[in-house]
Amino acid sequence: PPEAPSKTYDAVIVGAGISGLYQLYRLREQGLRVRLFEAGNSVGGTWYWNRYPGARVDSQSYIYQYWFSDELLQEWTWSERFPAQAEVERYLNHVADRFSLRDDIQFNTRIRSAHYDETRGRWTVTSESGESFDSQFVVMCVGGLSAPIVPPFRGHENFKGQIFHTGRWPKEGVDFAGKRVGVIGTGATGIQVIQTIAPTVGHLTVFQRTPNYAIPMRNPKYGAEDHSDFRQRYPALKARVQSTFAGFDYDFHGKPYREMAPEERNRVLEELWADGSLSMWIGGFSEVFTDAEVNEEISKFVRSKIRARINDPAVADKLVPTDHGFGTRRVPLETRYFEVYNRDNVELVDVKAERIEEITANGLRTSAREYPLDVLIFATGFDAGTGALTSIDVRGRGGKSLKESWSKQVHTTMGLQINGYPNLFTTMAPLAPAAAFCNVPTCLQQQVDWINDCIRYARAKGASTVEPTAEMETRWLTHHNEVANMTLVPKTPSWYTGANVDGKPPMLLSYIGGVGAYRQQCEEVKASGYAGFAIE
Ligand code: NA7
Repeated sequence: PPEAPSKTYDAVIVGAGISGLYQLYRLREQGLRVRLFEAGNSVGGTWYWNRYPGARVDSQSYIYQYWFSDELLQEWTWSERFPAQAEVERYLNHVADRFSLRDDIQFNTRIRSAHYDETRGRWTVTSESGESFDSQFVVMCVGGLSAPIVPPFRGHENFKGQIFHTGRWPKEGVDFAGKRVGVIGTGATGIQVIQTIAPTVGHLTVFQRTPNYAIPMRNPKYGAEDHSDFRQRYPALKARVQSTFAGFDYDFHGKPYREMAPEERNRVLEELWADGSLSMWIGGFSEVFTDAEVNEEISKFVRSKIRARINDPAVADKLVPTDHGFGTRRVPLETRYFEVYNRDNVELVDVKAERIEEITANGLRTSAREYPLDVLIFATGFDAGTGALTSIDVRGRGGKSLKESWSKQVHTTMGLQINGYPNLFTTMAPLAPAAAFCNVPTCLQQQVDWINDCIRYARAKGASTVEPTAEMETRWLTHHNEVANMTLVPKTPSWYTGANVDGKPPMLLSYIGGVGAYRQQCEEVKASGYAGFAIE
């Protein structure tokens, strides 16, 4: 029989998304007393909170899953190439049930603080309702895109209609029929919402600050033949995704762009375009990231594809990105997104040309005019990488606040641990590829496995603490920055660089050295008996 509930654990996990669920499975498997705390009332993480209309994965379903159980791989069937939110949420619920994970999850529990006690080498984790838990290890699986940003527009409280942020969408849904709807934001999320609700709303006003390059998604349904094909290929796919640049089953084109004749370049670009996936970006030409001239040529190719779909040239001028190069920000996939602006009930407002001044009782006022609205949707993104962690009061050795420390310089060791915070592990944290340059499940499973092995190693040694040395942390930060500065990405403001949050120190938050290379470095650390980590 299970042990009587107790408030003392070997490991506490925060967050029941993709990494938290798997971390629970692994730590429990090695015999630890584990408790997982989740703010929501069910599992799913990103796929629990982001239930806005049109929410969909931009990774192929057959690699957006867990690899640890052959039975799971054999029994689950994905309905299409890029499944919608509800299907991914169903999958994660199935996993939670299949492996009885809920037994060790406490829902409706938001963690407020995590304080390290140096004399005991243990953490005290406290919930918002004041419950406290004692644990040797803490694994923060709080997500890299889970702290929503609502810009502090004046007059927010005066609005008589409904206001939503996409990342906190109500479970019961929203009725748009006949309504005047405004959407602020045209990132990956805004694009999905806009293209989905445009045909059903009375009138849609899109408030766009920066236009984005986007690739038309090809999303075939899967049938029995596809499923049996994937099932045969799963072992190979599992190995493949761990070695590519971005954790997908495709990788960069082998041949340098500059060595190709113009016709060949064009043929390859057309092929990549027709694939209807992110391969155009992270499985195409690596020069997109490193060579400004090549980037500009590929950007031109994408711009002409976009322009061709918009009837009104003046609207096209607003929608075609010119202020940044293709792929230097996250490239969304879209489905008839640009055609939305050919509709009579859709209006595009460039808020760089007419500033948003305030939210009024009846809508939104820019420097040019007031737009009457019944519903206002913030698709304004997240405090990426750091936000979910710094919203918890994390204090390490000497009571040092993580939030304070990161307000000057974000630092981690491989995104897995932080110097000054013994026995604290993180997934999806800054300075790893996970949030920006990875098919997320690939990176999260690799991180969870690494954390699991590290904890097992420490326990086998009888060690009470694991912590990266200051030297190791500096070395990783230096390497991270060196790799980042070899690319064009840090030069373009976006959530990748923290530019979407006022006062956030500018730096590329995600490691861009490649998923394969990152994994290899993590493996080397492990093989060396965790060189660079004090295990005492
Ligand atoms: P993003 O990609 O950060 O997009 C947020 C959008 O909201 C973007 O278009 C912003 O314009 C816009 N925004 C943010 N603040 C404002 C203000 N104050 N005024 C006007 N417009 C604003 O978030 P998403 O949720 O779309 O996607 C996040 C990731 O989730 C995505 O990349 C995937 O990996 C999954 P800006 O571009 O900053 O000018």
